[in-house]
Amino acid sequence: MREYNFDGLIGPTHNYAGLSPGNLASQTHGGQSSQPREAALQGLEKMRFVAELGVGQAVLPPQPRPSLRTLRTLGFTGTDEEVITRAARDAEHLLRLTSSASAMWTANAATVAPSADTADGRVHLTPANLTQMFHRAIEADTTHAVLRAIFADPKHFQVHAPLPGAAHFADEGAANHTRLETRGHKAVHLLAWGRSAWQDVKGPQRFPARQTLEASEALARLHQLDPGQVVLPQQHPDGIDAGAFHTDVLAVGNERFLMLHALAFVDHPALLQTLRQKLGADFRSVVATNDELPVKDAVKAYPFNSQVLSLPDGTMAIVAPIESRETPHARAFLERVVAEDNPVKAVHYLDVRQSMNNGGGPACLRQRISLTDAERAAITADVFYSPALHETLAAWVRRHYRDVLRPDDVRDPLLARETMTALDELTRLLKLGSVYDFQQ
Ligand code: SUG
Repeated sequence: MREYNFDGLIGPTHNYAGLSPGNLASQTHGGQSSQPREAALQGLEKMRFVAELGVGQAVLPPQPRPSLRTLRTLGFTGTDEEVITRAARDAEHLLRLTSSASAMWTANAATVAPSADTADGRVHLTPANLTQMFHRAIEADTTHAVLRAIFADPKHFQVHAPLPGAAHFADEGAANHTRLETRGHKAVHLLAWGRSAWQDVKGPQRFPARQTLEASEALARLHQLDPGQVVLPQQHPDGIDAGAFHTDVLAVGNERFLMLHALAFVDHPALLQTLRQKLGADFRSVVATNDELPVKDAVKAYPFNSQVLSLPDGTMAIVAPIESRETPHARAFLERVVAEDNPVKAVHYLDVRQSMNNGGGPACLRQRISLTDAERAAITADVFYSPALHETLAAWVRRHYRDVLRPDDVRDPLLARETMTALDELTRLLKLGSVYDFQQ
């Protein structure tokens, strides 16, 4: 089994609209101009870097934005151009909500369980319904279509429908999921949540908790995981109130290693005790206390929103955002991680600032999917990274993306046309078939 990081290709409408309460970067940068071309190229450079470390890398496509389908559902009629002009005139906020390139954060696209852990021996994938935020909820249908197109072979893959809507099963995907494993022990799935729809649990006071316990429980059932291997920790309400809207803002794990902030989970000592019982003596964890790394710095610099990657030589490397190098407490923490007795031997800092400004670091930009050789061979879409695919995609970005997008540019009907032209071409480049509604 090999892990592939499926990165979201950053879409042509990448912009800063301040859409996510509780996500401080989104709030801070709302209204600023963005650089879609630079954003997409930064994302491609991260893919190159990870692939050159010897780690599996693949790509997921952006979604059509503005979402004309959504605007039509909301009563805007006429040609595509008229729909946009009318939305711009009568309900501009709806145009902003339907223009986000937020599908780039593919950690939120789905939750995935590898075939080694599921009762029927298939890979299970559930697209996240993302019901908590409207601009993200509109991703689920297209994500479902894309995953069905890529993971099409029912012998190897089961792509479930997103969990049913409404707040009860609010699901934010793998941003709240961590799979841990040590030699000789069965893998453990941490499926975290921020609130319960049914039970009386104290949640955050200031910012919304996105994932429900009920959604996490449903994912464990759907994916046919052994209940004894599932742990359902609560995200710490104080962490959410400090801006950690997803678990992966304050914790990241890989195989036998977990690093976390003290405000990532409620009662983290008990959680670590449970993990040690299930995973044995090889399990390693590093906790940052609030004194060592104030949660404010952790949320600003995103050291936990790193990719922890298993390298071919048996060690692990951390791919962190450049903001973590610039923030002394975050940097000192990561240096401590490398110095301690655990598998992490290096930390690399990458520039994904365009995404970071909307609250998405390296870990947000990728969905981890572990595949056997047979499973990989069953995928016919051209989504696996190669230097040649990199060149193709970089040229595609340079051909179609704007340099700068000012907030008002989403009012321009030409932007929607450009996006559709670009995405139509992309589905042919990636051999995806017709996955978008405008192609039906
Ligand atoms: O859902 N930002 C995303 C960031 C998602 C980060 N993902 C993980 N932590 N895995 C969100 O809040 C901002 C869009 C805007 O404001 O324009 C946004 O949607």
